[in-house]
Amino acid sequence: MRILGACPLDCPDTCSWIVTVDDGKAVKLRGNPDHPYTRGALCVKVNRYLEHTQAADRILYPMRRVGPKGSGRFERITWDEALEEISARLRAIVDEHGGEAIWPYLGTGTLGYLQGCEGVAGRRFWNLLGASKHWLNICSAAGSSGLNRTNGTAAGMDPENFALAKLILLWGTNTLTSGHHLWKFIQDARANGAYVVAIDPIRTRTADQADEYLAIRPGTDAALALGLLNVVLAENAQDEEFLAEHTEGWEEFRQEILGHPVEKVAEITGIPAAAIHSLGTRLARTRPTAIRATHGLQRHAGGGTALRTIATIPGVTGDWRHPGGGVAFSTSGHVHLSVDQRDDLLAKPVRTLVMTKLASQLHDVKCLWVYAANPLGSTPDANAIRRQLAREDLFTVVMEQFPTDTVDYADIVLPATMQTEHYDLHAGYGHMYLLWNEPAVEPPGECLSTTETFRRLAAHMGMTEPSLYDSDLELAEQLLSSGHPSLEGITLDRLRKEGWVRMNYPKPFAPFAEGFPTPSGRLRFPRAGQAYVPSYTARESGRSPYPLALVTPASHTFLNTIFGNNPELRRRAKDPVVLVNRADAAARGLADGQRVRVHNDGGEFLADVEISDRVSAGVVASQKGRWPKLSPGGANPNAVVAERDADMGKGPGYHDNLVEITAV
Ligand SMILES: Nc1nc2c(c(=O)[nH]1)N[C@H]1C(S)=C(S)[C@@H](COP(=O)(O)OP(=O)(O)OC[C@H]3O[C@@H](n4cnc5c(=O)[nH]c(N)nc54)[C@H](O)[C@@H]3O)O[C@H]1N2
Ligand SMILES: Nc1nc2c(c(=O)[nH]1)N[C@H]1C(S)=C(S)[C@@H](COP(=O)(O)OP(=O)(O)OC[C@H]3O[C@@H](n4cnc5c(=O)[nH]c(N)nc54)[C@H](O)[C@@H]3O)O[C@H]1N2
Ligand code: SF4
Ligand SMILES: [Mo]
Repeated sequence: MRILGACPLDCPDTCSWIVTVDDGKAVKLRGNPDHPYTRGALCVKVNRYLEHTQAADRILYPMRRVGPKGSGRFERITWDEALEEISARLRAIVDEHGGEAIWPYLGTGTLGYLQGCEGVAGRRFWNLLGASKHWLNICSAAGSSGLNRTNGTAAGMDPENFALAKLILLWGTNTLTSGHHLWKFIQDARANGAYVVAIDPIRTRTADQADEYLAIRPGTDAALALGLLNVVLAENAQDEEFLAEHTEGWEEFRQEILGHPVEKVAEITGIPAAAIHSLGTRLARTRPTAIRATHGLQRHAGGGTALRTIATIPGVTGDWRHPGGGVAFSTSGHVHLSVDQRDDLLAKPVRTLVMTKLASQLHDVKCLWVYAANPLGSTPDANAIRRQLAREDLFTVVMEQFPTDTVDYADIVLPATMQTEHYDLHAGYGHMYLLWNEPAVEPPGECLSTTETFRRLAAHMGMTEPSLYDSDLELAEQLLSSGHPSLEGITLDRLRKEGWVRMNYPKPFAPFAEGFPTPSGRLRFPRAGQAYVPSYTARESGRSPYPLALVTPASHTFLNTIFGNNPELRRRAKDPVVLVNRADAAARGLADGQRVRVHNDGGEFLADVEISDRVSAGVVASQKGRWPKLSPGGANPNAVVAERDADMGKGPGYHDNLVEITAV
């Protein structure tokens, strides 16, 4: 039997997959060859997903803590015992401290609209208790806000239309690692003569495959955008008609561009003036130009501004006229499912707690409810979080599949289903399709889905609100019922039968050829002084005892911290390394392969030096995704990532921290 499903992980590609089930057991999982974006391939990580669902360390039963917090010692209990203890604790906390003392901490473990963070998982239940709201800002908040300011939405190009581009900028994005399905469309473009440029402080595997690579100083992308536009103006290649019809604030922004000549931008970005000039000339002369700018460049103090300013480029060149032109950050804004948080169930307005501020906002919280998240592995300022999680007055519940570092601090652990075991509805953030995930097998042990866990808890607490008991299929019907034209004709029946359906957008698609979803219908250029915000590392360099700028991007073998415990993927990932330029290694007397402490005031993690010309002097890099407890020294890079906000959306600064490196 073949069951159609979808990859639930936080990856733009949201692949369509096919599970082969034999005698009630899932025996094979592969990419769906019929899906136009998946094109039959999954990835190095998810090729092991089935093996992962059957792993020996899978959490299968509810558990109660028996050792000290952090020890990871638990005893098995029944679901009834778990629900009874949880109900009693939640009621007592609400009575004594009010509902806002509860923090439902929902992460990106699954992007499902039923089981995960894209939907309303548990929110009806939390609203009835009056729990604090949770702002999932951990990933794309800065960039999304920046794009919104310019375009009125964070949505842009259909990534499939990269095949139509003649110039492609891969800007702060590691396509071959973090969403490789775009590459086939880039290859199609190349077959028609497209030129590909990667802009990244690290010469990544993607940069290796590009025609040209620009090593940019971290956090200076907005300045580069202004420099490129400076050349476009010098070439007189601005699209005057598009500017007049579809933009506002051009004259002021034009002055800003003129204030950023190539030499000045070279100084800010560290990119040679000749390279900026040559790319600017190429940009001026090549229509359409497609820009893939994703998350890397917005994990900085000026990350919102970076996207805001990059988004002006196709407004100046008129690239939005063409389906193969524009900026592709995320397609989420094209998704119009009906996600209703049911705030009418709240007795009074409640505060919002910020996902990346766990370390500083947990102090007056009495119940932390973690689901589909692994804050000890993924959230900034890990050492401060660890101190908070050790508090005896904090009641921590973790719904999990695997015994993460965060689980080790739980009072109660609830076993969660994986994607082959539950229903879900998905939309990609890197393509234009909706996907349905049909369960292929029965959950192992006593695992329950997110939706079912909250239904049972509500029943145990005697809650009477009928909508708490909507079934998964009813919830899916509700999500599809927004009435938006992009969903017309897309029914649950059809999705269940076909597995995936393209939303109703033209193919090819030029989303802003006729205007923008702003109040005036026009693209909004930044005002004077709003187009570039320096990074924290730039502001502090020379004044801080920590001289090296650390970048901590996606790992090829892990998906955030998911798969961090998979033996084969860990074997492939080898020991953690920190890339160090030859000059910085020499200045510290460090040898290739030497174990070092990467440290600052927040803490330290251990890694082996890889002396490399993949990073420039002053920049070091080490990847995210390892489990702290499975790493040397018990820490990953988030020990040195400070809890600081980007300029917009309170986005985190994962790639904007200063460190020193010292031999162990
Ligand atoms: N294999 C794998 N795939 C993943 C993930 C994973 O962990 N592993 N994570 C998933 C998730 S949650 C997300 S959000 C995406 C993230 O994937 P991406 O959007 O690709 O983001 P990052 O990996 O953070 O960074 C991408 C690149 O930006 C570069 N960069 C850092 N700072 C700057 C800068 O200031 N300017 C420029 N121009 N470049 C900069 C980094 O060096 C890196 O090579 O990937 C998803 N896909
Ligand atoms: N240093 C550094 N840190 C980063 C980043 C970076 O670039 N650098 N990137 C950040 C980004 S982009 C993101 S999105 C965050 C991700 O941070 P988180 O949202 O915390 O995601 P993960 O660390 O992958 O943890 C997700 C957990 O959810 C569990 N899970 C998966 N599916 C389900 C399910 O269906 N139900 C339940 N109950 N649990 C499930 C998994 O087992 C896993 O332990 O990390 C951020 N952390
Ligand atoms: S992680 Fe991304 S590339 Fe890999 S299977 Fe999932 S959606 Fe596809
Ligand atoms: Mo993310």
